[in-house]
Amino acid sequence: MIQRTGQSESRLLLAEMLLARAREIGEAAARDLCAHCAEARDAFSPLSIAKWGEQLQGRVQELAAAIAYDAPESFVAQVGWTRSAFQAHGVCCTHITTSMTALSRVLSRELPGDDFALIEPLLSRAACEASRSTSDGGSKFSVDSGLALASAEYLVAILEGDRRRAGDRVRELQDSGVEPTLIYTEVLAPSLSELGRLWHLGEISVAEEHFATTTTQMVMSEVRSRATAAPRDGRVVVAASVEGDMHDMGVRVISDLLELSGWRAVFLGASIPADELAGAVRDFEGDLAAISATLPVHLRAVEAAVASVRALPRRCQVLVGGSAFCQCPDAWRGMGADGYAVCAADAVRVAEEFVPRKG
Ligand code: B12
Repeated sequence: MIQRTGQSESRLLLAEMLLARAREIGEAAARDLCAHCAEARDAFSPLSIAKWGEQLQGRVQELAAAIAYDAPESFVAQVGWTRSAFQAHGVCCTHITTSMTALSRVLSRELPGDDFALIEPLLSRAACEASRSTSDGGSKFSVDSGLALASAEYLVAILEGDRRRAGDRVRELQDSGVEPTLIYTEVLAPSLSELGRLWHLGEISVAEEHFATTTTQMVMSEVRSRATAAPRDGRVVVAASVEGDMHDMGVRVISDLLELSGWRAVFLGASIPADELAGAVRDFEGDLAAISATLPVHLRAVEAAVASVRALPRRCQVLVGGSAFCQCPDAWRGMGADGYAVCAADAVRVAEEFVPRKG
């Protein structure tokens, strides 16, 4: 159960109900859609109900996150993301608008009037945005500085399946004195972001994206092990991504950079249940919990993780981050966290402020 002060109880109850019934509502909306629109049904034939059901279940979960955290932008952005995925895979985008109309019909039947009144403007707005002819915003990848060029070379080496060349390029940078922070944030992260964009547009395969992930994890280990860390100063950070979130390289960057600054970093990786995270904070006497979430649907798990850490007898600072917060940068305030940081450099700065050096 989501518990927050200052949040309208009815919003939270509605979000809880939507989550609990997401599958059922998604399937009902899929049946409604396929009954009303033959083109939408045919787009995913012969598994129309199953595929639309899955799509619309996801939509209900995104809606629940937007309602719970009063973050309409996150819902609009997720619908926009789906739009470009449909476009890239040759599925007609008007089906998104039609599917939201079907969802709206089901919700208007299933929800009390007051609850539906909270949801309806969100659905209409997102449907309206989805029907606009927009591009995905294009690549943000640039090659106008030395590190950006290195990032492009790293990306090309990966796309060509050349792990050794990718690693060599990063090793050269480190040998020439480029700081690990810059390697992580100016070389590896932009290439991953571009890879994600290419995957989203259907221009590279899941296999290519997985190869990029495993290569980058290997390269990060090497960068970390070749860097000189400041002497340990007694501070401990426990870092993880929340349960359900399979992305962990962002929080690993934070963990590695704090380790290089003298912290003991206990990096737990992806999808850590709230009680396991709290157990690690207790056992390793963490001074800071660095908690990451990538998608808006993971925000609820952040709340559970923060609550578990807060329930420990020993005080531990809690810093949250990750792209789930991009469209709702204030959500952390209602979650009981001590702070939020957008990027690695800010995360390190805030962590250093929260937990002053002991030695
Ligand atoms: C690699 C990757 C994966 C890997 C992750 C492997 C791993 N061990 O991490 C795998 C294959 C598992 C994966 C799965 C999925 N992914 Co993915 N993935 C990516 C990719 C390409 C790179 C992520 C990454 O590491 N980035 C580099 C790091 C350094 O950046 P970062 O995470 O943003 O972290 C920075 C900040 O956010 C911040 N930060 C992060 N954590 C924290 C924590 C704290 C405490 C603080 C202070 C700061 C902070 O600091 C970091 C450094 O500056 C991104 C593309 C992208 N734009 O990032 C897509 C991306 C995130 N994935 C995406 C999607 C859709 C998925 C899937 C749903 C796909 C699917 N249909 O199955 C699943 C979700 C699985 C799940 N349940 O979580 C989308 C999300 C879009 C959206 N808004 O919905 C993206 C953006 C791709 C895209 N362009 O479409 N993915």
